[in-house]
Amino acid sequence: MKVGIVMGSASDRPVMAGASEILNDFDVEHEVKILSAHRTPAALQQWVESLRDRGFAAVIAAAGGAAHLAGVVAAFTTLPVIGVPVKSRSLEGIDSLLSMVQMPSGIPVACVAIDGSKNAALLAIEIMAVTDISLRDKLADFRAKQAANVLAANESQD
Ligand code: RP5
Repeated sequence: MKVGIVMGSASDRPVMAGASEILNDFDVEHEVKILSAHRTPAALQQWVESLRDRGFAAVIAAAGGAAHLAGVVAAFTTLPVIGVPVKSRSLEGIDSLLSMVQMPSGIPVACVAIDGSKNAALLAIEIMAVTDISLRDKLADFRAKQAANVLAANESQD
């Protein structure tokens, strides 16, 4: 199973590097595309409609400003769609968050925090781990290491 990552602009790349990093850490194959709901709607539709037959389990869609990308992706597929609202230049990402999170009933988008690309990847992995035991084990290891790191921070305090 694979994860699709789509972002509205090349300017979203630095934020979305966090998602690729997590997916690489879990050895999850993923395909990254720059496609826009507004600037390249036909190419976006074509890509999204190809995903299920090509073995994708979930899509992460990141956009900033009038962030309609995740909602439009969700309109074209019944694969789970996870939206990442990207921090925008003018409104600090509040515009992105509100554009993405208020989806109409019937077309869901699971929206993470502003610039929350790592959690988007982890949520995609958790979805795949429902049926993939090796991913389930890797998630357990990830959580255990995370907890150990937090507790270790207490030891290194002056
Ligand atoms: C959105 O507009 C993109 O997702 C990006 O976050 C924002 C700004 O895009 P650029 O003007 O930098 O291409 O579509």
